[in-house]
Amino acid sequence: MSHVQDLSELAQEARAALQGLTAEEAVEAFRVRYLGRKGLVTQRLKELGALPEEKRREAGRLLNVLKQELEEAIRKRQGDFRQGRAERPVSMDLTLPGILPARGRLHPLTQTIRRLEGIFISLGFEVVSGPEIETEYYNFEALNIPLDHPSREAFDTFYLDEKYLLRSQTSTVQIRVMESRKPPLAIVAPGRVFRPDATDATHSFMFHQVEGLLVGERITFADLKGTLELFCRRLFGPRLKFRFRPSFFPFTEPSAEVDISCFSCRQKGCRVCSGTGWLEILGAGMVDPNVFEAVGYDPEGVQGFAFGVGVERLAMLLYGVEDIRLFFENDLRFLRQF
Ligand code: 2NL
Repeated sequence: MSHVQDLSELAQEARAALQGLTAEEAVEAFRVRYLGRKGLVTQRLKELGALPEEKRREAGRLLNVLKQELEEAIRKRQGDFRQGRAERPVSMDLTLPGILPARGRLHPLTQTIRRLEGIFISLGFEVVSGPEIETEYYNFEALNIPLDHPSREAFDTFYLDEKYLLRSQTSTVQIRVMESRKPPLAIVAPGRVFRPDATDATHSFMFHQVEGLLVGERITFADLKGTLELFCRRLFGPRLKFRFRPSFFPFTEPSAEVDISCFSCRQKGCRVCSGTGWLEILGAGMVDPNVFEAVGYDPEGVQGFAFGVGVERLAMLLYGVEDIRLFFENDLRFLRQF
């Protein structure tokens, strides 16, 4: 094969390859293949010196013409891509429906917390938060929980070391707020709490609580009752029945637990209410004077009520979820339903 013929084949091949350049990276690959330091054209130019005089002249002319042609084409192509108007072979069906961007949503527990917050905000409460790692003082002492109380045992509290523990209720936040402000105040503290319970369908070592606290002058049990009744009706509907049962908490006196009539069976007795017709949903009471004492409030001058709800339990009732573990497994088949 003569050198000239060889060159015209190279030119043909290069021109054909030029047609197939549909992506910017392909243009660069093309440049390297033909004009790069070891490119096909570059190589030939280097070999010119070895040719006899008259062949060298002709080959040199052809090569330089080809080189200029390719350089020009590359520049044009690069310009096309940069301005986004390259002629790409288009194969798309414009009648196809569009691809919807995946849309996220809030976790059902977050939705539940937001709903609770919304109700209390509408009543004038303020949402507050605080640390999950706490000291015995905030988790127990300030809350009038005695040193020998069973909840202080290592099997009921996650101790991190001598000094710190994971809070087992969000009352810790309310103590901190009371320490830093004067009454009156009305706050709700949503957040994670931790208890080393064995996991089953209704227990988790980490769950969420919303605790509320209202402190002021001449606050009575009637205020507590009215507030919680309104809360329950907003959450579960206007027709439910509602009862207060006497109970005990170290931080409140008197204390009560709040039940609502089972909405699942209308009190005929079912699995949801374990046949009792009632659902236990809140713990509450009047703040114990010892708690006020601990934060430097005058127990003779102010009164207050407080309450606590388990968020998982509420969400399970509201959404009909039968296993608490579903909230923590991050299984999209579950989460997408909310
Ligand atoms: C329950 C019971 C309750 C409180 C929480 C509280 C906080 C302060 C002072 C007094 Cl700072 N009380 N919190 C009171 C009564 C009950 O929670 O069963 N929670 C799931």
